[in-house]
This record gives sequence, structure tokens and C-alpha cells, in this order.
Amino acid sequence: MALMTPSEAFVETLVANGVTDVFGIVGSAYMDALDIFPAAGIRFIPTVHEQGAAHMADGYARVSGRHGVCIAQNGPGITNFVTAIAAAYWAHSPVVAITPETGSNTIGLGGFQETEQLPIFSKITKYQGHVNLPSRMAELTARCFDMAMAERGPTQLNIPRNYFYGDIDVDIPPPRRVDRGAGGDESLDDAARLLAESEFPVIVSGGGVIMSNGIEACVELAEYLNAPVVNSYLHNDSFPANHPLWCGPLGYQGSKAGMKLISQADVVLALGTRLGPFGTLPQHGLEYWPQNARIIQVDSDHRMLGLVKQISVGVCGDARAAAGAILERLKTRERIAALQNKDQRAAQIKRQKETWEAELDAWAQETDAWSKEVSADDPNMHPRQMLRELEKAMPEDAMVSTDIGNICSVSNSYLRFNKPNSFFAAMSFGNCGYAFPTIIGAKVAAPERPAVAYVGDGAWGMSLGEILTCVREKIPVTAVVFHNRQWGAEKKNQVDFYSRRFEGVNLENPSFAEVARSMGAQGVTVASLDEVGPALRQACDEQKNGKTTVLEVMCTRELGDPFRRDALSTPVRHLEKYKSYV
Ligand SMILES: Cc1ncc(C[n+]2csc(CCOP(=O)(O)OP(=O)(O)O)c2C)c(N)n1
Ligand SMILES: [Mg+2]
Repeated sequence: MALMTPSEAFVETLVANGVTDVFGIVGSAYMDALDIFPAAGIRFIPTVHEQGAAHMADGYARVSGRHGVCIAQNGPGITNFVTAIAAAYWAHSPVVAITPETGSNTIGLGGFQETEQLPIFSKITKYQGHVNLPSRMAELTARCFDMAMAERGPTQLNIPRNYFYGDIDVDIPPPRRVDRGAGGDESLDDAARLLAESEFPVIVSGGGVIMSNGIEACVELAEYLNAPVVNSYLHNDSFPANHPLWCGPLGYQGSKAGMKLISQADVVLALGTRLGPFGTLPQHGLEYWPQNARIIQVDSDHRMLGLVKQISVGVCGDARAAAGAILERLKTRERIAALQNKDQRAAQIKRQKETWEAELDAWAQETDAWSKEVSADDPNMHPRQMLRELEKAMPEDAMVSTDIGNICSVSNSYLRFNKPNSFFAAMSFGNCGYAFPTIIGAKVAAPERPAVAYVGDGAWGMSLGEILTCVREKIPVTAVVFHNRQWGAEKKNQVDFYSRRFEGVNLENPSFAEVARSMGAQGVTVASLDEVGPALRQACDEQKNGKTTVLEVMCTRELGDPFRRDALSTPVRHLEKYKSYV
């Protein structure tokens, strides 16, 4: 035991957990602890908005596998975290949100910056620690760090602001990390048996494969079976794209090759994926989910097993360990049915991939009536062609984040990665404004890697303030802003369902390149296809010189397939005054 103030105990517990960077906005509520961050070797990274800080913590955690940490002023600083913590929850990011609160001596009196901070985060955190006594500061801080890792998601550490002060006798608890196993023997035996009997096995590689460092184990298993591997939705970095068995992502704007192959599966091994509903919806007019296949699902969270899809076998285990254990079992079996038709399946994988690549090459523009109409006399770029150019120019080691929007979603077909921890999409919380702050956090964790955010112009308006963070804190990144003068993804619904009555979807924008320059970054307007690749490469090179660049990419107003055709229906109006609104 040592004599410390709670501020010291708090900061020492951060140090014990390996924290070197904390994102946030300064506030009196925790200033006593902030004061000693430098002496503890912790860099405080001030942001423009607390939402940005929490997204940065998310990006930091996603690329490094370490905790992302954010902190802010009680009340409004903390409520500004909410959207980003919800996003981190669905991205399974070990973010620790430190939420100083109104002092315990005045709570309930309706004083300055007071709101109950625990209920607000109760559904978007895996664990909430409330420091109810200054002497428990280290214990509860440590638990929040342990829980964020063990449960793979954000935790909240709520601290009445007066509890940073005083004298306490305390031990700093060492970090406690859970050593995960492959799963139960019975379910692993069943999984191996189903795979051994399968004539057309397909592996869905999910986020759990990345989080468990399981790519190699997944590759070995896939190679043993010669099974095609598809990425689960928005986990395009969960299997190397340069591997012959890689068949691309499932789901919205994903790979037709992957979808056509999985539709033939008799056994699907869903490895490290909750098979989220959004990622398995019909796409490209294909109902690809194999209704009669037997599904083996491996997830470290037992609550995810069989939650969305009917399964035959559920393995509650670590994706890497489970893949290894299943492979060991397969090796002891006399007959592996899939090895009998290995060559035919290999030929099919190759053919499906070639067909899809050729289709993408030829898919210069969207061909629905609206898209053809609006792009006819428009000198700007067709999004698909532009995205193909970005794909070709993307540096090998790049980290890419994507926002929510029509062009960002279409980019799913064109984002391929050979190594994990490279792709940070807005995942299932789907908030506009995710990508830019997230890539800033990722860059802090991996400064040697090129960092690129794809953002629509609507979402850019929400997040461009964080350019100041890049400039002030010398965190060089590249933002590719798809300037199509509209909230395109939502406009698509008005085209498809609301007879082109446009309400709130058209945008008048300034030159975002000019805005970037006036904020101290570099700004480049990219108007033609031949400029796209060179501009991206140069912007990524400039990161080595500490420069942040905004590439404002001028696009037509054409729109790809919508997000949620499933969730909208034709309007019905009963009242006379609304009769024409159908
Ligand atoms: C915070 C938030 N607000 C609103 C939405 C609804 N929404 C989804 S996509 C979208 C349009 C995105 O427009 P933009 O960023 O310009 O990209 P584009 O679709 O034009 O490519 C909107 C408003 C959302 N997902 N998140
Ligand atoms: Mg737009």
C-alpha cells in the first residue's frame, strides 16, 4: 500500500494498463489528474469535439488492439461522447470512457453541468464502474480496463469530481487479461465432423478472426479444406485479399463472387462473426444465404450463437484457437469429402472471381433511370470509376476508414486488404461522421502507416472540424471527401419511394479544399479520373512530412443501390391534403 491522492491512483492505474494516449477536451472536473499526465508519460490529445475524441479512442483501439481512452468535462462534455461510444459498442472496441460527474456533495441539486451519467451509457457499454468512494479509485479504474478487454467493448468509468482529491492508501491492481480457449470439446468435435462431411464448405471470416490474431489459423484451415473464404460485412481485412481462396465481402455492396459461392455451400463455418442481420441481407438481387446449409458458428460471446441465423453447431470460443482445434481434428479424420472435388471447386472460385472483377471493371456508372439522367451532362466523375482508381493507388500498408453514405457504401466492392487491422468502417451503428475522427485515432496508434478516411460531403460537414486536431497535434492523415452535393444515401430513398420529392437532401457546399487550406491543412480539388490516383499517392506521401490533406473528389449525383430497401415501403396517405404525396 502506498499513500496517494485518488488522482495519482487513477493515473497510475492508466499507466499500469499501458495507456500512453488519451483523447478529450480539457475540463475542470478532472484537471487535478490531467495535471500529472505528462509526468506519467501520457499524451493528452485535445480534440475539437468530444464525439471526435471518443471516435479517435475507437480508431486507436481498433488498429492497435490496445485500449482507447477518452475523457471530458462532466455534463455536456460527457453527453457529447454518446454517439461515438454507441459506435464503439457495435465495433467491439475496447474503449474506456472516463466520465467525471457532478460532485457527490451537490449531486441532485440541479447545479452546473449536472445530469445522471450512468443511465445514458447503460445500453452502450459492456460495464460501468462508478467510483462511490475515493479509496476505490484504482480498483474501479482497473476493472473498467479489464472489462473492456474481456468483453470486447466500451466501458464507462464514472467519477464524482470531488473524488479526485484526498489521501488514500492504495495498491495499483495489475491488469487481468482473460486467456481464451478454443471452446468445448463436444462442439468442436461436431464442427469437425460437419466440415469433414461437407462437399462444399465455405468460411465466413469475421471481426473475431482479426481480434484474436487468427488470420493465419483461418488461412491454414481454409487451405486444408480448399474452402473459399468470404469476409463478413465490413470486415474486409479479415482474410488476405491476395490469397487465391479470398472471395470478398458479403452484404451491402459486397462481392458477387463471394455471394454466389456461399449460396452453394452445404456447410458454412462462421468464424468469429455474429452474422449480424445487416451483413447478410440480399444484395445485387441475390438471395445468397444458403437456406439448407448447416451452419457452424464460432463466437467468443455465447449470446451471439444462433442469435440471427439458425445454426447446427455453436462453438463458444476464441476464433484463432477454435480454427486451430478444428484443423487438428480434421487432420485425424480418414476422409475429408471436400478433398475429392478440390480441383472443381478451385476452378469455380477462380472463375467467379474473374467474372466479378470483369463486371467491376465494366461497371463504369450506375444504370438506373435517375442516375443516368443526372449524370448525363455532368462533367464530374462517376463514383464507381473514381473508387476503382482509389483502389489501384492505395498504398499497400494503408489503413482506411469509411463513413456511412452511398459512395462510401459502394466502396465496399473496391476495398481489399492483405493485412488485418486495416479497415475501420462505421459498422452497424452506422453514424455519419464516424470515419474522419476514427482514422485520426488510428494514425496516433500507428503513425508509420498511411491513414485514409473516405467521407461523403454531408458527413464531412459533421466531422471536418477535427482537421484542426490534425493540424494542431501534427497527426497527418488523408481525407477523401466525395463531393456530390447531396445527402445521397437518403436521397436514394426519395428517388425510389417518394417520387423524387426531395426534402432536406440537396447540399450547397463551399470548396472543401479551400476550407481545409484555411484551417491549415492541404486541400486539393480532384476533378478528373486521371488525377485520382496521383492525388491519393501524393497525399499519403505527404503524411510522412506531417501534412494532412483533404482531397475533395468531385462526383456526379448518381446513386448506387440503397441501404435499406427492406425497411421502407410505398407511402400511403389517407388525408385529402396529402393525397398527392404517394
Ligand atoms: C448521425 C447520422 N445522421 C443521419 C444519418 C442518416 N444518413 C445515412 S446516410 C446519409 C447520407 C450521407 O450523405 P453523404 O455523407 O453526403 O454521403 P453520400 O450518401 O452522398 O455518398 C444520412 C443523412 C446517419 N446515418 N447518421
Ligand atoms: Mg454526399
